[in-house]
Amino acid sequence: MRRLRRRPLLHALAPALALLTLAGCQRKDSGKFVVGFSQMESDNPWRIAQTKSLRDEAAKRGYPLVVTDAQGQTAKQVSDVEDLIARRVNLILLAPREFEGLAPALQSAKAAGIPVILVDREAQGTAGQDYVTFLGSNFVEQGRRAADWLAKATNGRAGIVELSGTPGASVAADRARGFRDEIAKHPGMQVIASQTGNFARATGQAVMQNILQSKGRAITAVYAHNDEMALGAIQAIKAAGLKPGVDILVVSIDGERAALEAVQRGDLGATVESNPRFGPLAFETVEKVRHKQPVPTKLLMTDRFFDRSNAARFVAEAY
Ligand code: GZL
Repeated sequence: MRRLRRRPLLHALAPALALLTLAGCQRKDSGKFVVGFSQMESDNPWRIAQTKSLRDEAAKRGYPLVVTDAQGQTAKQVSDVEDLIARRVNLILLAPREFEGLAPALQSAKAAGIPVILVDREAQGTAGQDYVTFLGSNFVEQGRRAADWLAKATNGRAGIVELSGTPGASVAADRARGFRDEIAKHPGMQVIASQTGNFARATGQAVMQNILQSKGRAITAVYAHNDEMALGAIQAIKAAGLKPGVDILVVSIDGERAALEAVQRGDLGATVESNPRFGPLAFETVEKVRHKQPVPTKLLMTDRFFDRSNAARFVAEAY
């Protein structure tokens, strides 16, 4: 009988290979803490930067991350969360497109016993009961800072067009409130038109074009709730034969790269940062929730301020 040729190396490695496989199985079966992230849309640099930051941090810490994209539809985002619940993820990070619209998703997750961390916007519910905590910026303060810059730049006299964010989003309501609270200190500053541009560049441009036709030279300033709409408004101002930064001052929020470049050109006056890089803070918080450690009901991001004095210094690191 032909002697079976022994494979000394394979036989020597067999126990180690078995252990690795078993460990792999055990780790997969017992240890993996799967995180779901319900993103509302992915059509602007801010959203893309936010998702990238969460993916990078998940990978760095070895967490499987299941990402859903609601493509700008609140109803789809609710069903996306239901899908994550059906997949029995261990925790859900939720960037709720609308404050009231995402309340049903919070209730479903609560019923399923899956903790939710709100990132970047708020949803109707009670922190510590319907969701663990909110991670985001102080949007009221962002609006106030934008108004403060505009008041100084116009010596407290301006006919202002406001391009507001998504209707029903907590961030839009807060940015509107903070701006108005601050300009109320300056009787010469009035919002002469306000309309949503839904945080989108093309919509911001179209809305600004229409308002220019109706309000004309009464407009001396634009306050946009985000850079994308501000960049659209700048296009409309130029198309009307006017000079942004001279005929009409523009101020916005976010701090994306294209905005810092517009600041350097003089088209955009200033942008208040709304930091989208949630990854580190989000996963520090995930770890605490996972290990049942106490978590505050609100954790604020740090936001900088960009104008002609510092845009060049930060443009390279911007998203
Ligand atoms: C802010 C975030 C806003 C950004 C916009 O946390 O909700 O949504 O300012 C984005 O650019 O669309």
